[in-house]
Amino acid sequence: MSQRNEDLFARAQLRIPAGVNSPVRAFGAVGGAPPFMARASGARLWDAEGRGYIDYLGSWGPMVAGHTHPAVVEAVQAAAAKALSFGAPTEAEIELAEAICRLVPSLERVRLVCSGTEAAMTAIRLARGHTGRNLIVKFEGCYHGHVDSLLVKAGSGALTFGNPSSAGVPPETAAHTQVLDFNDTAQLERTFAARGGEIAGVIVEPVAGNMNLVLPKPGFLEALRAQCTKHGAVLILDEVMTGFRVALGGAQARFGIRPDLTTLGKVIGGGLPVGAVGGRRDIMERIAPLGPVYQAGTLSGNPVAVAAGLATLKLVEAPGFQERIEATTQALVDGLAAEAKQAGVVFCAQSIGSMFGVYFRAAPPSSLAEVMQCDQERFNRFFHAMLERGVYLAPSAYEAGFVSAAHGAAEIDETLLAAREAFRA
Ligand code: KE4
Repeated sequence: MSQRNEDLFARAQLRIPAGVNSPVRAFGAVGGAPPFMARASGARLWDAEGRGYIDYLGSWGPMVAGHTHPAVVEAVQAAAAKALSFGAPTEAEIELAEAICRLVPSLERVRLVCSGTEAAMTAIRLARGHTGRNLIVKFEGCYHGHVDSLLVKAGSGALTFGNPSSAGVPPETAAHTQVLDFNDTAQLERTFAARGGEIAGVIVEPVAGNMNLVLPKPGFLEALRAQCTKHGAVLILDEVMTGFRVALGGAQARFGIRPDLTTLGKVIGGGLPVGAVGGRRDIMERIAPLGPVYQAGTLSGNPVAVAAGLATLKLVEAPGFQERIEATTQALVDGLAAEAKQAGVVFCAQSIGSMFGVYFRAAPPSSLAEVMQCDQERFNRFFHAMLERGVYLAPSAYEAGFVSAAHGAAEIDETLLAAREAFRA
C-alpha cells in the first residue's frame, strides 16, 4: 500500500481504536493497511494518493445509484441550505415514510431512526412489548447491527474477527436469544414445538449477506412465516441490506413473504444515516408516544439525510433501474466464474439483484458451515491482487458485494481483466 495510506493509518490508530470507526474497515481479516478514501464518483473511488478503484462495496450497500449522483447531491445541498436539523417534524419525513410504505407494502406504519442497528434494536423491543414474551430467535452468521442481544453468534465483522459472540453482553441478556442454523427448517420447527409460547420474535436476513451471500433454501422463509403465525411470534425481516437491492420491494417482494416487521437502512439514506422499522399497524402503534414501547432519537428523520434517501428512492424505482443493475451484477459473476475456470481455480460466484457473493469453493454455500469451508487464505490473496489492480472488493470473505447503477460494461470489462491476472497471482 502507498506510503500516504500507511502514514494515515498509523496516525489514525493514535486516536481511533484500530484506526477505524467500524471494525471491518480495518482490513484485519485480509491483512495490510486499508486505503484511506478521499473522493468518489459513480462506480469509482479514489484514495488519499489519488489511486482509483472500481467500487464493489458501495459503502456496504447504500450507494446503489452510484457515488455522488447529481440528483442526490443536489437534494442534499438544497436541504442543507435550509436547515441541518430541527428536532421537529417536517414534510420531507412524511414523503419518505409514504415512499417506503408504498414500495414495501407490508409496512403500514414506519418509524425513521439513524441506523440499521437502531432499527433492529427497536424491532426486537417491539416484538417483546407486543407479545409480552422475552425470547428472540436469530440465525448464526446473520448480523443485525451491534445490538446486545443480537451479538450472539453474529456475522459480518463479528464473524470476520472471530468473536461472533461479543464480550460485554451479560449472559442474562444472551440467555434470551436462541441461535439457530440458517436454512435449517427442521431445527426451526423443533424449536417452535418446544418453545413456541416463549418466542417474542424471530429476526432474520431473508437473504443472508453477512456471512458472505447465502440464499434461503426453498421453503425456509415460508416455514418461518408459518411458525411465527402459528405461535403468535413476530416475524422480523431484516432488510437493511436486501431492501431495494434484492428487488425494489426487497426480499419480501421477491420471495412473497409478508413479515410482521421489517428493518431497513443503507439505501433509504442514500449514504447518509437513515434506518427504519415498520410493519403491522397494531404492532407499530405500541411504540411511544402511542404505546408503552419507548424509542427516540435526536437526529431521527434528519432533513438532510431524508433528502438523500428520498432522492435515492426516486432513482431506484425508475423504470428499468432494477433490471439493469441485476443484469450488470449477473454479468460480473458469470465473468468471474469464467475467468476462474480458465485459470483452473476452484471458485464460484452468485448474485441476487445487485448483491453478489464470491467463494473459493466448488459450489455456493447454503449454510454458515459451508461458508467456513471456503478457502479464506485464497480469498485474501485474490482480494489484494484485485486491490492492486484497482478493484475494491469487500475486505472480508464473510461479506457480500454490491453493484451500483453506475457500473457499466467498461467497469465489468476492467474488473474481469484484473481478475484474469488476480486468479493467477
Ligand atoms: P448499521 O447499524 O451498520 O447501519 O446496520 C446494521 C446492519 C443491520 N442489518 C444488516 C442486515 C446489516 O447488513 C447491517 C450492517 N451491515 C454491515 C456490513 N455487513 C455494515 C458495515 C459495518 O459494520 O461497517
